[in-house]
Amino acid sequence: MRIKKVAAPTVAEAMARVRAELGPDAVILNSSVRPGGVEVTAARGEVAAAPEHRPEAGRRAQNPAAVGPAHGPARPAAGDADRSPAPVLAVETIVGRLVAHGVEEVLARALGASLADRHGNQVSPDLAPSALAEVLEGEAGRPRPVGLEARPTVVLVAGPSGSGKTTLVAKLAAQFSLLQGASVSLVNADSVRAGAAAQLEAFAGILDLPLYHAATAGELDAAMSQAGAADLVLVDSPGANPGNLMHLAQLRGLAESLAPHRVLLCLPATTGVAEAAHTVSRFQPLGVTDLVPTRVDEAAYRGNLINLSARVAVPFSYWSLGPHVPEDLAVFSWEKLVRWCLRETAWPAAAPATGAQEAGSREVQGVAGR
Ligand SMILES: Nc1nc2c(ncn2[C@@H]2O[C@H](COP(=O)(O)OP(=O)(O)O)[C@@H](O)[C@H]2O)c(=O)[nH]1
Ligand SMILES: [Mg+2]
Repeated sequence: MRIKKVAAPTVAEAMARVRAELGPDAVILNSSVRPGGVEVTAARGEVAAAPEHRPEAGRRAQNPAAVGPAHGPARPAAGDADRSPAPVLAVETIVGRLVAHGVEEVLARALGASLADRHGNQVSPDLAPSALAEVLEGEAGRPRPVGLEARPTVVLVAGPSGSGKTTLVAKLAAQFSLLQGASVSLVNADSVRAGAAAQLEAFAGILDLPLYHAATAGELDAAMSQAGAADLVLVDSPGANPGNLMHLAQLRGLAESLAPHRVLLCLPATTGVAEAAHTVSRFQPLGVTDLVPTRVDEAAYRGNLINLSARVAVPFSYWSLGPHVPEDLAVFSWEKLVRWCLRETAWPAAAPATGAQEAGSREVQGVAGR
């Protein structure tokens, strides 16, 4: 297999060079949008299946006590299996770690009780994250990435100002067009923020995607009739203050005109749970279908997402783990969140960037589902 990394000012140029060097059957392995251009990694020949991603396995190899009891038995060496008991985590320890990572105590205890009901009071560290994720997924539902079941599939991205809406639009656009080969159109309905049009224009230029601007209802109709030829239409919206009824009413008008298939609400993961739940309730009349926690890389107490999920009836679909387009967007994963929350070392000693980069970069190819 030959692998080639190509940097170019636009996707079209990068793809032309990839095809020239690797032939028409080149497979895109990864892509990143950077100021001034795009970087595409492509391969020719059979691509070996990626090894199963098990972050804990690697981490434990460096630090055998990373998920085991603080002074518990070491993992048995080969041949010692009869003498040393397998490492276990007491449910009480699990509850303590969840609380240390920001999960409300009453919720952590309820999760601990569900875990104990299913697996007893001592759980293997290997089993604990998936077992807890199963409980959470049972309550909140399985994350559902955007699919292309209709043509065009229309996705409206909404949220408070600065919550990462335009970045999410760019990430989804790049992932669908580059990795899935879908045709994507962008609509900018943010005529409020200075520079909003230029920001999306820059992404559209690099990705070689059509962009339509719509400041009024008439312009929106015209934009949609042109954009509607694509598989996917991503609509960026102005930031709305959850306390401003005028902002919310305007956004609702936009949502009613578009009748989108999905409405993704961006919310920084650093927002306190009361504020976040309030924001969700204020945006709900728009027909929000999914929450997208953003700035997860900046959040110290990520267990807060578990608190939020318990308070709102809207499922998480993606999470944004950094500003980079498109690799810092992944389908939301309860198991990854729980793995983070079960780390023995609490913030700030456990470097958040590593976790975020790991989750973001490794999931990029599986992020969008049809
Ligand atoms: N660290 C971090 N920065 C982000 C993330 N998402 C967006 N940003 C940055 O946050 C700023 C505001 O993002 P933008 O998409 O313009 O927000 P909007 O006002 O909601 O459209 C920009 O500088 C983005 O690069 C994220 O997940 N993590
Ligand atoms: Mg914006």
